[in-house]
Amino acid sequence: MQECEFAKCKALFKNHEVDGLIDVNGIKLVTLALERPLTDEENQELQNGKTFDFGQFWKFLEKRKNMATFRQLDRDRDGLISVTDLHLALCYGSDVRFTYDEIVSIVKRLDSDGDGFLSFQDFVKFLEA
Ligand SMILES: [Ca+2]
Ligand SMILES: [Ca+2]
Repeated sequence: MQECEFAKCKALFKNHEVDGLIDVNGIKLVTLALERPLTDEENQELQNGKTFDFGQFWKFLEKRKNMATFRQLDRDRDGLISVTDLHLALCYGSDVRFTYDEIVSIVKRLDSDGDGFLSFQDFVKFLEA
């Protein structure tokens, strides 16, 4: 799955690169092709004439994918994932059922600074583990 996506992104990159670099318009076309168009926020972020090589481009796609998942889980949109957020996310809209206690222990395991919430950084570590 991951590898297939990598190959797909690489092919799309090749379609839109010039001399090994892709610009904002190219990225727009790729994200459209992936059915994950850029958000207004990202559009603004990219409007500085920056170009990306494939490594940077792939990192950008990975990060936005992770961020989208994180935002989905962050039900109250305070920028952190709490036990309640995770409980809601895992008990509704998924076939996998966790008990509240199981979720408490998942959060405890991933929470690097011990404040009881998962930051985006904690969450990325979980995805990369
Ligand atoms: Ca939250
Ligand atoms: Ca934390």
